Amino acid sequence: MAKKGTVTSGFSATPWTHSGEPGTHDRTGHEQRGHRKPMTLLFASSDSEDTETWVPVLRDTLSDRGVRAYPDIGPEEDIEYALVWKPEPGLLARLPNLKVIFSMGAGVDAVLKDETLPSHIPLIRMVDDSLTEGMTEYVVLHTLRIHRQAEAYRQQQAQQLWNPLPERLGRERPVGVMGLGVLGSDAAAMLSRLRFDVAGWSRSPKTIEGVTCFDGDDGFDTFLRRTEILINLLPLTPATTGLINAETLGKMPRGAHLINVARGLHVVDEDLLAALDDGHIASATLDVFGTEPLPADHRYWSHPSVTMTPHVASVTHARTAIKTVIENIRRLEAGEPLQNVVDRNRGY
Ligand code: NDP
Ligand code: OXD
Repeated sequence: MAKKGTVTSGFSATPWTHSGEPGTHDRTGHEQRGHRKPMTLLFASSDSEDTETWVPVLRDTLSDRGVRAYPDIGPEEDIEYALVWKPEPGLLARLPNLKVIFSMGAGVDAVLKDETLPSHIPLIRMVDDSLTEGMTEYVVLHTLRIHRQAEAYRQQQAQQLWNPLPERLGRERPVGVMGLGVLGSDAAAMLSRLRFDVAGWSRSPKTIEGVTCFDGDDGFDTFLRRTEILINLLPLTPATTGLINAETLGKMPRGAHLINVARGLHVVDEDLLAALDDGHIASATLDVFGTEPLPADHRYWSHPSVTMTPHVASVTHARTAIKTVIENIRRLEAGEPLQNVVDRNRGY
């Protein structure tokens, strides 16, 4: 852990020193009693590894604040900020002085699914260069793996087969990115720089250099029909749940590939498995699943056309991602507009 008062993220905590006397922390980072309470941030993740990684960084960076780690939340009325990942339903509604909810992830579906979530409190999603860069790496890795037939060569090696396969140029490979937000637009632009024939699809019209952009229901069919490698980077909302199904997969050319890095519930699993069995979809690269961890008896585990990773396409790095938390706390306290606020009506 960095020395108290120094900041691993490179950001100073001093600009938002509380007007009252800040609280102090003992060596475990717990607030000491007898001081006026600092503005307190609650870190609440369902994953204990997140707590181990994030809480020391938060306590270093927000050294003039109280930082509490779920489930040890202390007096609920102290908590003004909450940084969460898949929080326990009902938790946020119990905090009477909560001002802002920060999502550790770019996707906020797990936060929004809590029916008790207070509707008047701004929800901020994670936008961070580390998340964007990690996602683009993953998308490029798997697009190239598919494009350059890495799996076929691996199988040939296992059979000691020396058999060059016909190769195509990237510019001859139509790739489609669903969702042209922070992550999708970066991945699409990078694939275009690698000279793939890239299209993208979003709700509202977009202009991205080197990317043919489609939007709305009208653009969806044309987008699907041209796409040989489909990359899903949509948020999970009522409008996008189950969008990758027999009908949409059926519109893609035979032998097309799917890379799903958004949410498992975008996919109707039975429809995808049927399309893989039939060969209409040649392969699926899946990082996200309707139930995580994926149940042991799920067919994806052993399907020869499925490549799986355990929801690691991109990971939020505490040391960089904390910037967005700090900047938004500064903005709130300075009376400035917040950044990356989720539109509750759209669901992302
Ligand atoms: P953004 O909110 O920045 O972008 C979402 C994009 O999806 C926008 O272009 C939006 O269109 C488009 N969109 C939303 N609804 C529709 C719709 N009904 N029809 C067509 N387009 C739609 O999100 P991010 O890029 O930051 O993140 C995308 C998702 O990636 C997250 O929600 C999360 O689920 C997933 N993710 C997965 C990770 C992993 O490790 N597997 C890591 C991080 C994120 P418009 O621009 O017009 O609003
Ligand atoms: C996210 C994720 O939404 O990691 O950030 O899935």
